[in-house]
Amino acid sequence: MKTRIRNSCTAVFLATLATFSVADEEHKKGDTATATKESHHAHDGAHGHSNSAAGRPGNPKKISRAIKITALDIKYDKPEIQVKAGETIKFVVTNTGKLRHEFMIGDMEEQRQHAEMMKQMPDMVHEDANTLTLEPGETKSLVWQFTRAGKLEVACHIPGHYEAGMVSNVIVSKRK
Ligand SMILES: [Cu+2]
Repeated sequence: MKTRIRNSCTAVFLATLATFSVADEEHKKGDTATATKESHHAHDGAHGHSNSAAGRPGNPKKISRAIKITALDIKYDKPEIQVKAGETIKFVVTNTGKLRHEFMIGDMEEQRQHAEMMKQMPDMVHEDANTLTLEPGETKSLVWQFTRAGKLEVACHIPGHYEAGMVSNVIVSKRK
């Protein structure tokens, strides 16, 4: 089992290694491009992921509802999260495991890029508008507004965790 995971990691890593630095650059440019597209929401405080296909940082005064999620070794207690486009969700995340875990909201491309970065710098601790890092026993919250219907993921990119299944599918349904 371990070997299989390591092999698939290596395959993904090798496949993307060549394009990593380019991808990283595009990531930065991509944020700018998205910000331009949704120009009215640009520069709302958080750096980097403040605008993305996944949505944007939510206004803590306009929370639609809260969702509790627990990080375990090595998975989330909820394999799927259902939200509606337009909703502002306060995620309250508790790490009840013995390992450090992440909680990152993003589309598949953002997840892939973050995974790649974590492979390069495994000890890097991320606290971003769309990402929490939780030490064992910690509870943190993140307010996020989902802006469009589609499929996203919540994932942990501590090396090996995503591959072990530490991912929750986020289904964003159309605004009613
Ligand atoms: Cu984890």
